[in-house]
Amino acid sequence: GEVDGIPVLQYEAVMAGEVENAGLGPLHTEFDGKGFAYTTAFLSSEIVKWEIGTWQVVDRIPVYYSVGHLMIPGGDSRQPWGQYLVAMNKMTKDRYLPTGPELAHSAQLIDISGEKMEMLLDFPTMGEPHYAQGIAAELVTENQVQMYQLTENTHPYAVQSEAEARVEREGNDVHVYMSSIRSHFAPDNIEGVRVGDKVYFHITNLEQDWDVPHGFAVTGANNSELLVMPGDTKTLTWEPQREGVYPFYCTDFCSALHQEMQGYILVSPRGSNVALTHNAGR
Ligand SMILES: [Cu+2]
Repeated sequence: GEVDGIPVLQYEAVMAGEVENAGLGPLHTEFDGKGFAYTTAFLSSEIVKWEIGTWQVVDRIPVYYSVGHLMIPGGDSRQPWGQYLVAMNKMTKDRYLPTGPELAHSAQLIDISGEKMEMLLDFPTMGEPHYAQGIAAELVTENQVQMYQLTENTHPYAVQSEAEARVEREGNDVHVYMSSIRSHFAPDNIEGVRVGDKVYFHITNLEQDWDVPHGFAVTGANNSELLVMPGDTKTLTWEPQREGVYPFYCTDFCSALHQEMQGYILVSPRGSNVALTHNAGR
């Protein structure tokens, strides 16, 4: 048939099969790659396993709550990792401590490797977990970057060591070539910036160790902060609106001396002739 020029297909003509007794309020279906499908039943609070082709229900497991989405790693792709299933349950009001208007909901880990589904774990999760996707861990672990090589950092404003840290003026632009390493910035004391200047903080994280990012924030910036990964360089632009002493600090907890990782910029009035100077650790 056709409605307003849009072709409409006959339901019977495009239906592969119908599953009898698939549970009350069927919501979402994922697949295990071994010929079976798993459908959540919101009203009858269960997951129903059925066979593709015969359309027969072969197993069902109660999940005790109103289950919405479910997740089999890769379960909506052509090659699922069909070992486990996670049921994501809504309205689990009586399950966990009431912590506010929005309650923790329940998720359940179910083993689907055998003929019968088996509940392994019930755990709290975010309120109404609306869809999730899982993938095999090696897809992440074999492709991850632990740090950027500092020697390969070709950023035009990078520094390779603290010795290269400096401050340069180009008209009203001030470029701060700053390094960060546990637990200080260099320079961490800057004088001679004036109201009307545009200051570029180019922060290079000199760390060559995994999971040691440093942050950077300065009072009055329009960006809340930078997060700079080991070996990387990022820039934050800052236009001080009035003279004064402005603190900056590391915003990522990086060591026991993290709170010491800070510095100051003295901003002089517009048009003043205070020389641009900087130092570290003095
Ligand atoms: Cu830090």
